[in-house]
Amino acid sequence: MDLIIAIVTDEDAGKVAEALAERGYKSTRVSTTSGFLKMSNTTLLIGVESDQVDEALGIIKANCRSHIEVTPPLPTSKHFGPPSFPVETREVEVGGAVVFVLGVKRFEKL
Ligand code: 2BA
Repeated sequence: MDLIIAIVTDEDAGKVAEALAERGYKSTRVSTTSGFLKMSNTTLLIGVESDQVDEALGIIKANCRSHIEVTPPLPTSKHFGPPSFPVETREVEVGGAVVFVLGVKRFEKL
């Protein structure tokens, strides 16, 4: 058995989880915060048999889109007025999905 850890945008998380469920894959969604942009994102935990990894990755890939974010993140509605100092911005490409596949030593439902 393997554990797929997939970091996706919040926007893509629902589509990915639904597409996985349609094909019989179980997943758990964890709300996470990205390290660089400090944006909300979603980490999916998906336990699969080892011969299902490639199919599951295909489903994830088909349902995630990469997009451009401006760093530092633009002010949200919580911040009022223009910044009081010049802010240097840069564009970074985020996603589609950042995926890790780990071998599972043991799986139990107790
Ligand atoms: P963030 O850490 O917010 O990173 C957003 C995007 O910024 C990254 O997209 C990458 O294009 C860029 N980036 C990240 N760190 C950078 C740095 N130190 N200098 C310059 N540019 C940087 P992705 O690579 O698609 O990553 C999307 C999200 O997946 C990341 O959001 C983070 O939450 C997660 N992630 C990516 N690589 C990871 C890793 N090796 N371990 C754990 N989480 C990772």
